[in-house]
Amino acid sequence: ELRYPDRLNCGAELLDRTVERFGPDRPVFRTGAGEVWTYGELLGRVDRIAHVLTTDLGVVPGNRVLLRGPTTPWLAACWLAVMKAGAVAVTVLAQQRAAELATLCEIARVRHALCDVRALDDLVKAGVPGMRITAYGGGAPDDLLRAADGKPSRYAAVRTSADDVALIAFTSGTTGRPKGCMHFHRDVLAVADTFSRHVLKPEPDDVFTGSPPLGFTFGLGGLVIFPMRAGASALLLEQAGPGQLLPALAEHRVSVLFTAPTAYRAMLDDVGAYDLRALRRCVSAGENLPAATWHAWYGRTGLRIINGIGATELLHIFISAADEAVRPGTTGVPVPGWEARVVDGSGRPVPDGEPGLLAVRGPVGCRYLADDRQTQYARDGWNLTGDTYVRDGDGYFRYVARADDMIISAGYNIAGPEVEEALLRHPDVVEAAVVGRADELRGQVVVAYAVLRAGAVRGEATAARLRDFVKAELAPYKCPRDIVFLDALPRTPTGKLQRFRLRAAVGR
Ligand code: 3SK
Repeated sequence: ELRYPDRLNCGAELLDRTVERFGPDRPVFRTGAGEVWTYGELLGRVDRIAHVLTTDLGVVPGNRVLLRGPTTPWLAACWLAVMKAGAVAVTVLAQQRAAELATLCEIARVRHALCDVRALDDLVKAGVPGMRITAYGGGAPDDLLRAADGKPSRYAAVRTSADDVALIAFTSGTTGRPKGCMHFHRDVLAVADTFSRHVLKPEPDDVFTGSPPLGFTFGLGGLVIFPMRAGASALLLEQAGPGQLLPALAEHRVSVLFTAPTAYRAMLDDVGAYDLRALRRCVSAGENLPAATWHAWYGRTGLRIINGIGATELLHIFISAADEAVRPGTTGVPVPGWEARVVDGSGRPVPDGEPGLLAVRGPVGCRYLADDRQTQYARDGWNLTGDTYVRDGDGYFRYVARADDMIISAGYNIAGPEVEEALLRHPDVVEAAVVGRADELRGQVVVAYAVLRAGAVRGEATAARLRDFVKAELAPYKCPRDIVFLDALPRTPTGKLQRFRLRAAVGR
């Protein structure tokens, strides 16, 4: 069981304690442009920003401070300063537009915003009443970083309680009003002391990088919390698409990579051209990792992708597997410190091998900010993630579908991801998404959307070949009635497939 002192400030634990343990000279952040920040430099910059927050801006513990900008060391420094000042960081994505930002600020009652000057427009347009915006990075006289220059280089962190709220992270809200998830100072450390410690087992010489932004807890954990808890460093990339990741992995000798299944697939063709000898951990989350993608990556790199399921509600990953325990086609087993089971609609465990709802509990729980949907997610001490899973006899958890993504056709239950996996085994298919379309006779029929590899010919003949391919792999009732070819699948800014758009297009 994890034990933390009653008084705990996660910013001071990640930064000041790490400097005490390892000294100030080790690197903490690197950028694609070759900049390197040491832990000592970061400490000075964070503490000066914390002085600006409290002295110039009047931020007091508990104030909600919105953070917005591309993935840079300055954004990470602002987050740490907010933590040390005992305020609450409200993390948002750089891609979110004015109307979305206005909603998030209203829900979280944001009083202050620290915003990269390049991401200001939409935040200003959001016109949030009572919110003061301070820009950073533009060099203007009132710029946060200029104000910080004149401040003392040491700041004593506010003695927050371990159970004070440190962070409000919003679920991406593919449908419905976004939900703000509150996380405590101890939660921030707990995700490092469970998933990172037991699965990644990081060393101080590790170099982390990845594609998820810091406004998504997947990225905040993988690029700030986990490396800093271990005294390691992170390469922070403003552009981290598959085309940028591969050269960066080689050039910066990255050893721990965080990205999503789509990016692993997109890197397959070119990965052989890069020297990835330093890479030892490849983490995939955000979406289900098809076994075909795991095998293809292993075939090209000899690296075993660490699959995981996490949630904004629970801050980070709670089911995964380490090293040789990784089993392709499964998500893994509960991370030490976490428990998981598969239950029916009344919360009763279902036998191994049968599908049901995934329920988990551990050191972090779901706490929506003033939202009635809390009772749907957290029931009887368990968190219901909204995923359908099967637990195999040997304790491994296998993803079936999002609970509301099951297709029911002529009385058969069809899990879209199973059909997607079959399509992805075809060499011409790089992305696939399967949804149900309303049908008078069968209730629903299966419709697939596919992105083909460059050079593959779209058209009825290819669709027919793919349908035959699926029929040879799966029971015929799972075969898509129609296959639609797209240039790209619709995704949220955090990379999750927007199935609801595809469903709307087919008319569910
Ligand atoms: O949403 C997810 O899938 C996720 C994965 C890992 C860590 C955090 C999150 C929110």
